[in-house]
Amino acid sequence: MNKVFRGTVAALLAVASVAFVAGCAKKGAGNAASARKGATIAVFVPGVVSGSPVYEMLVAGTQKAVAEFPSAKVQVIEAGTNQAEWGDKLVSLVADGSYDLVITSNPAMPEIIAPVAERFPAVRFIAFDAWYQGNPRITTFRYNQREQAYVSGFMAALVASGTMEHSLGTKKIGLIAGQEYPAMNDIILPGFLEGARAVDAGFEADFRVVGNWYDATKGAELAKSMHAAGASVIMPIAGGANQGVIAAAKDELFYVAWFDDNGYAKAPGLVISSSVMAQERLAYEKTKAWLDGSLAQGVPSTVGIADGYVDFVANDPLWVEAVPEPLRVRMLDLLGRLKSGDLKLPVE
Ligand code: RBF
Repeated sequence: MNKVFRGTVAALLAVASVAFVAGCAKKGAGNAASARKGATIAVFVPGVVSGSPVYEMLVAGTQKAVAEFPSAKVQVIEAGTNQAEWGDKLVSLVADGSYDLVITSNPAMPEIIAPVAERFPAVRFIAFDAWYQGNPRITTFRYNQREQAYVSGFMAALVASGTMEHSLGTKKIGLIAGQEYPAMNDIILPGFLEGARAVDAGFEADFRVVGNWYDATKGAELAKSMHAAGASVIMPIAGGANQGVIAAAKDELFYVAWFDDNGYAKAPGLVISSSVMAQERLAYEKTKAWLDGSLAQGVPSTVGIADGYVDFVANDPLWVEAVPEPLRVRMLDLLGRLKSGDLKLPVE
């Protein structure tokens, strides 16, 4: 570290700690609601918001919560697609003490947050779609993505092996990921296949990787090649690249299993499932809880189908129109068993 930079960091740290001490004095130890008056929140988006359901829901939920606290402020910062820069960008964001809370989302973030939280102890962190234990200033929430992927694989297999117009009748379904990561390789892909094999044990998954979360052209190319290789249902989990998969489905007429939010309207008749996480609601509730002082901080939680944070959108007329009744009946039966606890699919 050069001298000038070291000086700047020291000055920044001094300012940050003065601000923190002043903040504590101003805010007092009294009632929790007033303790968060005037709070400033940063939504740190590891990527770009547009085209990524998880981030669109994150931003919508936090903004909705902050709007209920007139003195609180929120700013959305897109860290961009170069993941090597995220750590430095997070440090720059919190270094001047401008933010009391940083809210973010994705399973890679806790590892990036942990050293930053050590250096800047005045800042609190909430990460959704993530899991971390051991720092009282880092609070994480993850979704049961075994359930989320299982219901998606089940529906995909019913359609792929069935007699719908564009079904190829093969025991093959496709998954296109933006990149490989533990939650994808160890939970989502196996859960997708597990759900398909509950329909027919002979199902295989064709798994391909875009290599980033934005290349729609590559997404379309992969989807077309998977369709040519016998997959008539493809699940894209690739951020902005999902758009390419939708375009390819419309060109070539195959089916899409949508993930994270309701995607039926993206290609009516071709999108045969929407397996969702209630990230907007969770971000809203937890941001609000932090602002009113009621959030239990420092503990990780897992939410899923039983508590309503993972679901399959079955009440959309576009689903009813797209999927024939016998298949819908089987899907609703599966959902009933998951909701009642008859069928349990824990993440660990
Ligand atoms: N999902 C997106 O939709 N857009 C993204 O830009 C994105 N970036 C990610 C970056 C990393 C390092 C990791 C581990 C995951 C990313 N995800 C992204 C996937 C996301 O966290 C989640 O697993 C999927 O949306 C499925 O719920």
